[in-house]
Amino acid sequence: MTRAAPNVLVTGTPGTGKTTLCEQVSAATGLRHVNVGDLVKREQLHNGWDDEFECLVIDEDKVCDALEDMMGEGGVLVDYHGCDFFPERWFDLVVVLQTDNTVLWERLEKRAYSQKKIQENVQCEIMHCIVEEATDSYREEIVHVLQSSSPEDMEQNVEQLTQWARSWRPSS
Ligand code: DAT
Repeated sequence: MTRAAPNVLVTGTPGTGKTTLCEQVSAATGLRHVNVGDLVKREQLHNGWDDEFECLVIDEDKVCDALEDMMGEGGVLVDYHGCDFFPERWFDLVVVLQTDNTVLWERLEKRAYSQKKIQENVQCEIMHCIVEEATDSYREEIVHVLQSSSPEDMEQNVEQLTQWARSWRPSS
């Protein structure tokens, strides 16, 4: 079935600006923003807390089931820091945000993250873990890596994604 509007996955290490970007693109285009982390908490789509990684253990199958109908209709911006468990067929575009390591560290320090969790996330960013996960999971031509270190980057990314969404056609 063809979608009437595009589905976009916005991924990247926590703190790279996914939610900020999705909120602004959603406001500009009318695409529906789904913050997967919030959805998992709200609908209890997890198997409890992981003490080692200090995060909820999400139930990937339940998350995919919860999103399936919406994704079939199209017009969704999915916001999540992982990307290898969604069906590949869902997305027309995959955006991976990347942030300068020092800037990312400062952003994560403002969250209630432990030093260990900050270190792990910044290490993940240094190793390009999410870029690799995205290129392993989706066709190369739909994966776009965008810098998200400065407010100017954010402005440019909002503009670029908004233009892309507006010019998308079902046959494209
Ligand atoms: P994420 O959803 O990836 O965890 P976020 O959108 O919550 O990230 O952003 C984390 C913080 O960093 C938030 O205070 C906004 C800020 N931020 C994000 N991207 C930025 C950018 N490109 N320039 C300046 N600040 C940015």
